[in-house]
Amino acid sequence: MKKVLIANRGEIALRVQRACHELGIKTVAVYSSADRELMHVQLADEAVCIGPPAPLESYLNIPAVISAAEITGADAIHPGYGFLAENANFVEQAEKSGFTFIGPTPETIRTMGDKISAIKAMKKAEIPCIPGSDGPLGKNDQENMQLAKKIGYPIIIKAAAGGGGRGMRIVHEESELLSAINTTRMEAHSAFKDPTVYMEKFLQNPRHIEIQVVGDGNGNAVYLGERDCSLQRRHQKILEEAPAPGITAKQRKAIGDQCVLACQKINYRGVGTFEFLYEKGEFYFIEMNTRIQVEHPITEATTCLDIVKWQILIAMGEKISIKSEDIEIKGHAIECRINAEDPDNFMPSPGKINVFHAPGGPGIRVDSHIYQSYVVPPFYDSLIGKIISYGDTREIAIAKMKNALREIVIEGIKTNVPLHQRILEDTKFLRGGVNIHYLENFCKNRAD
Ligand code: MV4
Repeated sequence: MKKVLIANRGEIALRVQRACHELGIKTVAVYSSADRELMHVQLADEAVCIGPPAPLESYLNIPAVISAAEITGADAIHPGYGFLAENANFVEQAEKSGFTFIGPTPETIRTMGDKISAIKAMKKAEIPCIPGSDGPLGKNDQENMQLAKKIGYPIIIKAAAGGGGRGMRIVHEESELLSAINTTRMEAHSAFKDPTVYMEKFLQNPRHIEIQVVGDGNGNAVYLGERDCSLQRRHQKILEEAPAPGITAKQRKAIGDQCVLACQKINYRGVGTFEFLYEKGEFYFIEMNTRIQVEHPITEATTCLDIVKWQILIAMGEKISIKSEDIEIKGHAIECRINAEDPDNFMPSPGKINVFHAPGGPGIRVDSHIYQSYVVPPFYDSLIGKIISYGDTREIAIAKMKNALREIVIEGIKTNVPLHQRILEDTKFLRGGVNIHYLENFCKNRAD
C-alpha cells in the first residue's frame, strides 16, 4: 500500500493522514469547494476537488470519490467516520474498481447496518441483548400487543435501518402501542426507505458503554477496553472517558472476551465498536459500529496503541499476533469534543477563527484541523476538534482537562468550551458513572 485516498474532511482526515505519513504511505485528499483551506488538504501529497459544498455532491458522491482514486493512482481508500464509512454499496464499488477499502467487508457492514440482523448475529454469538421481538414486527396487532405485554412496558419501537438515535419511539402503555408502531413504520419508510421495525424493552436509566475491538479477518481479534459515552445530548456525544467509572477488571474481561468471540464468529476484519446499554450491572448490546469512531483517542491513551495505524496494517493483510491479555489498560483518559456552537442554545456558530491558541502540557492531546484565520464552513458537522487528557487517575485526567480548557483560546466563533468547564465542576459528574439522561437534565437545569 503506497497511496491512500482519504474520503473525509476535518479532524479525522488529518488524523488518518498523520497515520499514513508515519507509515511512509502517500496521501490523496479529496475536498469540496468549501474545504480548499483545510489543513490536511494543504499537507496531502495530492489533492482533488470532488464537488460543491453540499455533502451529497462531494463527500457522499461515490463516483466522484472513486474517480479521484483512479486519476491519482491510489491503492486504498480510508473513509474516516460518517459520510461513506458505513455504506456497503460504496465499499463494493471501491473493491470492484480495484481499491483496498480500509475497513470491514461490505457483508459485515450490511449485517451491522440492519439493526435486526446485527442483533440476530450477536445473539447467535452469545452477546447479551435486550429482551425484545427477536426480529421484525409483523402486521398482526393482537400478536404485537401480546408481545409488548409479555416484554413489559415501557417498550421501545426501533427502525431496523435506524441507529444512532434515529427512528425510535418509546411506548409507555398499551393504548399507545399500535399508533406508535404505525408512526415509526411510516417515518422509517420515508427516512430510510425501509419500514421494518422491531420492539425492545425500554431501559429507563442506562449508561452507554462501548467496547473497542480489532479483528484481522483471519479469526484473530482483541478488545481494547471500554469507553463511557453517556454524556450526550440529542444523540450527540459531548464528553467521553476510558475506562468507564466503576467497571471492574472482571466485568471488563467478561464482556471483552464475549466481544472477541463474536468477532471471531463473524470473522470480523478492521476496527469496530460494540455499543451496549449498561444498567444494574448488566450489559445489553444495542448496535455495532464498523468504523473508526470520534472518541478513539481515549482508547489510544489507555492502551498506548495507534488504532488508525492498526486499521491500515490490517487492510494491508497483517495478522494480529497478540491476545487481549497482552494489552494493558492503564490510567484514565477523557475527551472533550469542541464544537463550533453557541454554548447556551447549541446553534451552530460557523465563521472565521480570528485567534487560536492550542492547550498543551504533559498528558494533553489536541486532534484538530483548525488554525488561526481558518474559516469554519457552515455546511458540515460542527466538530472543530477534540481535547484528550490522560493521567494515572480520573482525578488527574480531570485536572489536566480543566487546565486545557482554561488555556485554549478560540476567538471569532462561539464554542462549547464553557459547557465543558461547567460539566467538569459538577458534583454528579465528578462522582462518576452518570447515565444517558444526565447531560440533557444538566443543560435544562441551567437557569435555576
Ligand atoms: C435504547 C434505550 C433504552 N432502551 N434501547 C439511542 C441511540 C441508539 N443507539 C439506541 N438508543 C437507545 N436505545 C432500549 N431498549 C435508550 C437509547 C438512548 C440512548 C442510548 C445511548 C446513548 C444515549 C441515548 C439517549 C437516549 C436514548
